[in-house]
Amino acid sequence: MKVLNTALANTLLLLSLLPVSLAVKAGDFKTCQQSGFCRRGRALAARARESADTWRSPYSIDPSTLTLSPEQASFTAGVRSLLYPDIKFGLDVRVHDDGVVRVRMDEVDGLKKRYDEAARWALVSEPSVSREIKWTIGKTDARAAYGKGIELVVEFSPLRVVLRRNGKDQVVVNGRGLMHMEHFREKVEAKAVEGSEEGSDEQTVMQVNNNRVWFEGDEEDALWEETFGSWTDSKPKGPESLSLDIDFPNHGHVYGIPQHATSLSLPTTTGENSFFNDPYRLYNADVFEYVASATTSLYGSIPLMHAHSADSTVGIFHVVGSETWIDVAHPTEKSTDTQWISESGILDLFILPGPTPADVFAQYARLTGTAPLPPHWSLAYHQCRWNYVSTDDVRGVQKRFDEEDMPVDVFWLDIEYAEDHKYFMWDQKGFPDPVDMVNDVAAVGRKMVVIVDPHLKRADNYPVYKKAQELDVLVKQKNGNEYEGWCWSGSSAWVDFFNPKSWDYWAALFKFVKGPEWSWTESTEDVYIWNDMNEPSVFNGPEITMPKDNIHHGGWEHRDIHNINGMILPNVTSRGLVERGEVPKRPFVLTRSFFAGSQRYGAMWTGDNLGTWDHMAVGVKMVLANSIAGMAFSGSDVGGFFGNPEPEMLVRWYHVGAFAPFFRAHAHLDTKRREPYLLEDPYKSIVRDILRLRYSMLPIWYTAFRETSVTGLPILRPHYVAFPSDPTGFAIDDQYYIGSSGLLVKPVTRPGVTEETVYLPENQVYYDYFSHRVHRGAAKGKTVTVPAALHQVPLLIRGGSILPTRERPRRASSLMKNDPFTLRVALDNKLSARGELYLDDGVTYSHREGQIVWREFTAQKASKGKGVRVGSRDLAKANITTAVEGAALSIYDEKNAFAKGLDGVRVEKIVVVGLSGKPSSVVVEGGASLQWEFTAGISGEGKKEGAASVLTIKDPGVGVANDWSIVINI
Ligand code: NBV
Repeated sequence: MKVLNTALANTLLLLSLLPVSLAVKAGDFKTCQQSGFCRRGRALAARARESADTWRSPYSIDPSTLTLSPEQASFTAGVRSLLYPDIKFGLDVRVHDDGVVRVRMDEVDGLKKRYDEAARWALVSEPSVSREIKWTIGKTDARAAYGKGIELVVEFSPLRVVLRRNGKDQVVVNGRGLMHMEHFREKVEAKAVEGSEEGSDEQTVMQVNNNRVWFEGDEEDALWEETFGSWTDSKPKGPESLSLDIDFPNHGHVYGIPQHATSLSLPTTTGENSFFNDPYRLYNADVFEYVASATTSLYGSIPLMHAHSADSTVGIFHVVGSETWIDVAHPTEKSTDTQWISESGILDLFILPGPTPADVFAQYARLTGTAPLPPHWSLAYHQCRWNYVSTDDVRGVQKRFDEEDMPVDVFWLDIEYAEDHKYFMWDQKGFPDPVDMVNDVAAVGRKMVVIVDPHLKRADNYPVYKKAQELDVLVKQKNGNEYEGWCWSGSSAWVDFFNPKSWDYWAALFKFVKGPEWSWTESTEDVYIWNDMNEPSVFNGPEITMPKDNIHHGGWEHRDIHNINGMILPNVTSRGLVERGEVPKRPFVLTRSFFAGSQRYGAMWTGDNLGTWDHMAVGVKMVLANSIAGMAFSGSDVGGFFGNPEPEMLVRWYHVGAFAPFFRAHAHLDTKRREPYLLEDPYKSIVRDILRLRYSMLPIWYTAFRETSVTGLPILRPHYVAFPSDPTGFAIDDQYYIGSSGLLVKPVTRPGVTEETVYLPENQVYYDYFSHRVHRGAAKGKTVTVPAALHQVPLLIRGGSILPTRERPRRASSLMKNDPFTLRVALDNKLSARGELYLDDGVTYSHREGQIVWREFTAQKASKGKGVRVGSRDLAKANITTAVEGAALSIYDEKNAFAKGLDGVRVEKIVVVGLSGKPSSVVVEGGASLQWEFTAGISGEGKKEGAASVLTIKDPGVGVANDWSIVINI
């Protein structure tokens, strides 16, 4: 049915205009060459390279100013640059309890103040400084030795910070002398340059004009103004950029700094034969039809980098909210040099000493927090489209899913539900009965997610805007007037979420009962939120965003906080969702823009990908990169946002989605409808099976989320994380492990494939998830070939794993609550295995009060003969303090109400793969003899490959939340 509401009519009009006036092209975004401070930073690096023998950083610590804290665990010191002797900088170096180093530097008594609040948004709390560390202050340096062989050295002149482990340099800051903090200065009309003094002896003292010295180059370059296209950035504060070299002498791979469309192991951007020409850019941007291999910035920015080698992992977290460019080079195969160039802000650098990936994850999680357990339903399948155009459209889609027996948990509404794109206001033409629609969807426990963009239509009949105006919480132009830009809603304004006054107002919007007059009453607790366009995207702004000289709360320019801006909307939105009802329920908010720490507020996706194989493939890598930077709950649009994927591509994309934490199909307004029930067979049946596979594995995903919520370990684990000392895996980013489950997946992202190779990094048995075929790895790694016809996804179980699944096909995950479990026991080459299952009510915060079930399943050789014992025991009791994140953890009650409710939930089947022979009997210890079937085959032990032996125990009569032990006698 076609109902053309006003919002949709406006959108179509806008879209039709896009190609001529508003279409976003590659040229809409700056290259480093087009960005003044990036140019200056790179030029500095070039000058340093050219005069490598004489180049010396002009920055040094004045030892007489060095002051140790009373406990001697940190120190402050004055820093001067030889070039600007009158300018003062202050350095602060401290080591946290967990060995993380924080180095801060700011200009002291400068003409203006540098933005120093980025850490406030990113960090969960102020980290506590170690009391164990004792600095030794020498004539030329300050040293602290701690932990396992770590030595932190701060050299005074030139200033250089080195983190060593076991005598080896791991991280070197300012080793190449590229550190440069442009100080605030008065604008002086530039005088003609009288020749370059570069390289001369006097260079360290010589100024080539009134305003700058040789170190900053021969010519004044875009210090006070910069144009790009028709845009002029007025730069009222003048230059204030920060360049910093951070090198990893013994690490050949670097990962992280999402989000970019590229490989996980970051290709070089500078140096001989560099792969890309431009540095990686972090400047949150709404890039239309982004390129599948590029360093250009995308929607979110996390200034976190891992550096990795076979014997060390370290991390760098440079908390800066302004535009940042990062050059990566490998001077040798085994080392990496980087240069970070930011437009403004203080130097606030965390050095995460590792030494393993798990340590780095824990260190980063202590700083920025973890992804909390989301509502259980949000791990199921989400059906989205721009747009389901009416309440009946939504009902019709739901009906078709049910008719085709395809599971789905969530229907999404894009911007056209809103009258004139005034979010929170239903368009009466298409959506006259929104609450009834939501209730129809919720009848089987399904949910809806509705979009709320940050641009507010500047209209008198829009209470959300009027209230923000009344509270004076809108972003301002540099002249102090309300900033007006153009977006879906036409002339729009933006809430300045940096202003604390905006938080209660925004959170209150979600109160569907007893809320203030501007709150959204036509909603229910089954409606959750999608925040899009929060880079922010501004159609008529420079680089499709806000002018950098716009003003935010506290007088900060947009330039200072641009990359942080996107995170506060989902932050306050999720708070609103928690607070909206009588009983706090876990929020679900999807965000497009993000910053370090955004993982605390919800899920993210990789934005507007294209329906191409390249985008499908790079999406996997991008999700991995986000995962290792804390964003555990991430995914990419299944099907590709733009274009009309052919059935083969769509099917493969469903496999990609089913093995990502966030699993949502989405499509552009201009695309043909492509809900999975519209496919012809065999495609339709294959997708149905994929959806069912995902639903059967929800216990595995949920258990993995528990772990990440506590430890910060990513849910998707690339090879360097899972096998840190295996160099063959360091560049692998097309296959990955799911949590600690032992599942290894390699989604197919190429057309016409019938088989696929999978790399096995260890001397261990792996079983095909579907056929139980045995593959064996080797100590030095081995590649095996697995079937990968269209209906098959390469999915292996690592020997030694026990996987809990629920295999009854249901229409929605809520209907699986009391379903029985299957346990798949994949024996390793020593005939043992282990797995976990975590469950709670999936909705409220009762898990923080101990209302949980957390089980461990084990299998090992029975004490006598060749048999195997499979058992289940409680994990919560012994580990209640680490069971869940953010908890009031003192309470342990084995028979808590939630666990009690699971009393009747059975294990309906146990499948044991890889036994060494046919059982003679299978008995529950202290109980009955069980029914079983056995297919002879290969054992987990030994060297053979082929079909594994499979024992199926049907209805073993044990409860999933109970202690039990089953003995398989052979
Ligand atoms: O709200 C419309 C779209 C949305 O469907 C998509 O997922 C977002 O990434 N939105 C971008 C705005 C317009 C895209 C051309």
